[in-house]
Parts: sequence; structure tokens; C-alpha cells
Amino acid sequence: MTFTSDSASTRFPKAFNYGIQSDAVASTTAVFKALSVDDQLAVLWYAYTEMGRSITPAATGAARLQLAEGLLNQIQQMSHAEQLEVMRDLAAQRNSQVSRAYGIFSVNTKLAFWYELSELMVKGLVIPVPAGYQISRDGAQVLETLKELDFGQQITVLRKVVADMGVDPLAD
Ligand code: 45D
Repeated sequence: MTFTSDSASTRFPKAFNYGIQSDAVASTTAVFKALSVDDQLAVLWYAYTEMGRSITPAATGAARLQLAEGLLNQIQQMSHAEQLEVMRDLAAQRNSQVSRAYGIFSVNTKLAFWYELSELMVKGLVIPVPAGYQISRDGAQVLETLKELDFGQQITVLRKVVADMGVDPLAD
């Protein structure tokens, strides 16, 4: 992945120069949600590769993953193309069987689910980001601003982002 140097300060000057922490979280979240679906997936992936070391499997909670296990097993059995489609459906909030199954998870289970998907990517059981993949300029900027936040703020942004993914089958 290549990062461009003309990032946050030039393209999102107002959003990121308030200096107030909750604004940084809110604006990073808003800019993330405005990304294309593929950029959202790419930013999540790179966030995982950066944060992975700080998140211990114990912290994600075995009990939470148990709830997501059926869905994760189902995804592992899919072709790579189907796996990518499922993730794009989740990020795009498209109404699919997987999006509805995801929609009933708690926010922590949703985070644990994405974390586990990343682990499965590392193990070669879920489609990888193509070698030499170039993240877009917008994606790279969101990633940079995310990296500038402290760990707690990063988690807050990720929680807000994954909470809205999928489809709530009980809504309207
Ligand atoms: O061909 O329960 C592209 C704690 C391009 C504790 C692609 C916690 C085209 C409590 C779209 C790029 C708070 C610590 C392909 C939990 C193309 C608790 C593919 C926190 C192939 C849970 C893209 C947990 C793909 C945390 C496949 C912080 C992208 C968890 C896939 C954080 C991206 C988890 C994935 C994160 C990203 C997971 C699967 C950041 C997952 C990220």
C-alpha cells in the first residue's frame, strides 16, 4: 500500500482541526462512512493490520465469537468471490441473508466478527486483499486520521462504523 503525503491537513482541514477529541471521533466516523464500499473494506483491513497487535483474542471474548461462529463458518465455505460479495453487502447495508444475520449481533459481536474475518484472511481461509492493492486517496486519508487517534478513540470509531453495517431484520 502507498500513502500519499498530502493527506488529512489539505483535504479535510475543517473536520480535523477542531482539537476536540469527540469531534475527531465524529468526523473520522463521518468521513469513513462516506467512503466507497471497497475503500471501507480496505480501511478496515489496514486498521486491523495496524491495530491487530493491540487487540488480544481474549479481549474479543470467546462468548461473543460463539454467537458469530455459525455465520463465520458459513462464510468460510463460500468461494472467494462470494466472500467478497458478502463483505461488500455488509458494508453497503444491502439486504442479504448474511446482512440480516449480522444485523442482530451486539456491537461488540460485530467488532469481534470483523476481527475474526481478518484472522481468517491471514490464515488464507477468506479472500485476501490483492497483493499490491492501492488504497484510494480518500481511504488513505481516513486511515491516517484514524491512526492519529488514541486506541480508545479508534475503538469508538470502529464500533460506530461496524454498528451500522448489515441490515437490522427487526427494523421497520
Ligand atoms: O478485489 O468484545 C478490496 C474490544 C478491493 C473488547 C478487496 C473489542 C477489491 C471487547 C475491497 C480491498 C473493545 C477490544 C478485494 C471487542 C478486491 C470486544 C478485499 C474490540 C479482494 C470485540 C477486501 C475489537 C477485504 C476490535 C476482503 C477493535 C477486506 C476489533 C476485509 C477490530 C476486511 C477489528 C476486514 C477490525 C477487516 C477488523 C475483514 C479492525 C476487518 C477489520
